[in-house]
Amino acid sequence: MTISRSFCRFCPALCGIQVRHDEGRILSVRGDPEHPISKGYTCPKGRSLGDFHHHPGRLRSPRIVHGRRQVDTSWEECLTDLADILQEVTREVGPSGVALFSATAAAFDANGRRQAVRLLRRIGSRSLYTTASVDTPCRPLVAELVAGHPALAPAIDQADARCTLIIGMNPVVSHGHTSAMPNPRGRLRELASRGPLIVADPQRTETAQMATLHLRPRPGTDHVWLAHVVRELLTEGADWEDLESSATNVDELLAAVEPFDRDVAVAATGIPGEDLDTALSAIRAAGRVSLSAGTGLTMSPTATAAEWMAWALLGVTGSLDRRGGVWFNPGFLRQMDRRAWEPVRTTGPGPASRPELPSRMGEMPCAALADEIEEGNVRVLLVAGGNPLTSLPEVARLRAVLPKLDALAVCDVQETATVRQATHVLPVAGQLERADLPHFVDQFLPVVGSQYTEAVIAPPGDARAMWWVFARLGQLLGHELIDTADGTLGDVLDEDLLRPLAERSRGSFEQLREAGTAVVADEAVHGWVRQRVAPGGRFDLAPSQLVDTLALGAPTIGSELGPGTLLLTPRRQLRQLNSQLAEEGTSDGQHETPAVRLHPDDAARANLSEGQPVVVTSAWGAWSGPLTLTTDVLPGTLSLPHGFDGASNVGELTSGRFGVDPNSGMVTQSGLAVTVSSAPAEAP
Ligand SMILES: Nc1nc2c(c(=O)[nH]1)N[C@H]1C(S)=C(S)[C@@H](COP(=O)(O)OP(=O)(O)OC[C@H]3O[C@@H](n4cnc5c(=O)[nH]c(N)nc54)[C@H](O)[C@@H]3O)O[C@H]1N2
Ligand SMILES: Nc1nc2c(c(=O)[nH]1)N[C@H]1C(S)=C(S)[C@@H](COP(=O)(O)OP(=O)(O)OC[C@H]3O[C@@H](n4cnc5c(=O)[nH]c(N)nc54)[C@H](O)[C@@H]3O)O[C@H]1N2
Ligand code: SF4
Ligand SMILES: [Mo]
Repeated sequence: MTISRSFCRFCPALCGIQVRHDEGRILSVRGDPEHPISKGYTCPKGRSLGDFHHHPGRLRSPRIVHGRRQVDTSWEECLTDLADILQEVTREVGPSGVALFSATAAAFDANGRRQAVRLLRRIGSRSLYTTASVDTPCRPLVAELVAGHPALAPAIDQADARCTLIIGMNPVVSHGHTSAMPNPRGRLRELASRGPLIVADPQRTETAQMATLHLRPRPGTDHVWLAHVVRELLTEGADWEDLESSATNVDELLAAVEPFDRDVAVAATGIPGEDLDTALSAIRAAGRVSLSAGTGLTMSPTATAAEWMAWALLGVTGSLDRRGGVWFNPGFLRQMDRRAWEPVRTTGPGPASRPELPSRMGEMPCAALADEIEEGNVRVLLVAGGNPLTSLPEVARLRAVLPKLDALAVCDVQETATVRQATHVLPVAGQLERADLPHFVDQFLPVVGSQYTEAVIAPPGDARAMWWVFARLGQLLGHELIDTADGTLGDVLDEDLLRPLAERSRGSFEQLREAGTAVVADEAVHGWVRQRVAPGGRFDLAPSQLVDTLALGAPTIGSELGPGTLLLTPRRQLRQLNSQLAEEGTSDGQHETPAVRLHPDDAARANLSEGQPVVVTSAWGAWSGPLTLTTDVLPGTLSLPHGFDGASNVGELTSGRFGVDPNSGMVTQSGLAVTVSSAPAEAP
């Protein structure tokens, strides 16, 4: 029996773990008490990594479709067949006929993700799709316009915040969005002990219950109450001297927020005026605010305006990139604070079938993927660490167009809804089966730190590292992604590819490897965005492209359903990570159900009772599952989790065609109009 130290790669908290294993089997996983960031904390998902790796649905052999069945095959046969299809498609429709969907699990596989994207670029394809465009595309858009670069995400200064604002995020369950929180309850308790902790969420979540003030806006109205607070601060108490030197377009901002007086804000948001006053005085008294917004903000139809208003509030309070306000973690590995910066505009033309939507940072919006397949523009879809059939909108339509593809090649560790539709199944190494570095995620940590891990066990059967799959496919297409002495990939180790990433970082590869746990840099990292990134050292608080997004209320997407509608809000559940662990649950024997949560008053109006099967209907589809009644849900709304396949797939309710934000390309996943009714009795 051996105990290895590693870190969990389900979510950006990246908790340090100790893995007990014997002869290639994981016996148990527990939190590493010596870990400098997570300090022994883990959640049930991390502790389930053993069962996750040894799951009966684990993929062990490449498969290729023959007729209607997938049959086991060899890597060479599988990848040669795939390469032939790629070549044919490229010849017929050009390189962008090959698309890559790089998703959640790829973000945690430094080598795998890198080689997947490199292959797509070598082929010359523009068809890169990532989960960013169904998660948070307003964030890079607004960061680019306000601060000059899309890769900037304002994060809570967990060490020094004196007044904290959390908007549409439930870190007690999610462990944070772009501000990761290992041990969230401990961290929130500490933040609340230092000053006001204001949580804005329609639902009384686990996080809202820890707040000193809970604002309950109607879904999609965060921009309104934020604009009101910005207006009041600009009218009274703003430090104009500081604003003149650190911001531009402040007069334009003032003009834009001028209509948002207290009455307007109360009427649009449903937040009692006294609560707005309390929030305003708390922020005024503190001077500076620390803020982080989650998917409750980014998934609503007004997300772009709300994200802008969040930046505006930070700008007006002098909180951007300053201690006690928000900071921008430059990443230990990418050390963005030490690079040369040019202000960039990364918005470009979108996909041919949806010219009204933008591409950003070289990525196409997922809202358009089904159209691109339907029109024959995308004919091969490579999936890296994602499950599009449980994560993309209008899933019935996506499912219907997938058979039009010449190939659907899926790199995954498990049998999933998407793997079942694949023409090529590519079994890859799971998180504890590869050496790794959190190359794209360490900048979400609450400190500047990173970690190297060795592989703890070997992958099962014929499963191989994802980087190898793309590198070998590249070779078959005539693209050498990896320099090797003799052209064979067999001798290349994970760590050979990780070493150069670590050498370009704040530390050295040897330092990271020898630490055996996270390495934390103890230096100040405030001010670099202001000094090096923001054009002229100033933030544009009212970019012209955003000014028109600020509306007095919120549009209801799908309101053609008529009266009696409720607004859908999304929520995460502790024992699943999107679709991962959703079916099997965690090792403590518990698993999440796809229940819809509803306020008892709304249930009474619809004659519904606790536990009964119900149908939720949107203008585009229907969801069914059990009903849970709770006064924690704001009347007029309901709360649904995502990540389930089958009848309880929330992707049945959303649309990739209607309610898509033309600025960001985002699908409306919060604030969608739905109705709820009792499920028809099953036929005998
Ligand atoms: N356990 C677990 N953790 C996860 C995941 C998971 O599936 N399970 N997924 C991971 C991923 S991919 C992500 S992106 C992050 C997301 O992390 P979070 O953004 O924290 O996601 P949620 O926990 O769903 O919290 C969103 C909150 O927004 C609220 N909300 C909905 N609409 C609105 C609105 O209009 N305004 C406001 N103010 N609030 C609103 C919801 O009620 C909900 O409480 O979590 C990550 N962590
Ligand atoms: N309506 C609605 N839709 C949503 C959301 C919502 O709240 N509401 N949330 C959105 C958000 S924020 C996101 S991020 C997306 C999530 O969308 P996805 O990223 O597509 O969802 P996951 O279920 O996390 O998919 C991860 C896949 O990777 C596989 N996997 C696990 N480990 C590994 C590994 O080591 N290597 C590889 N190659 N694969 C592995 C898992 O088995 C799983 O199939 O969904 C989005 N869709
Ligand atoms: S919070 Fe849970 S899922 Fe996230 S890294 Fe920690 S143990 Fe893993
Ligand atoms: Mo996400």
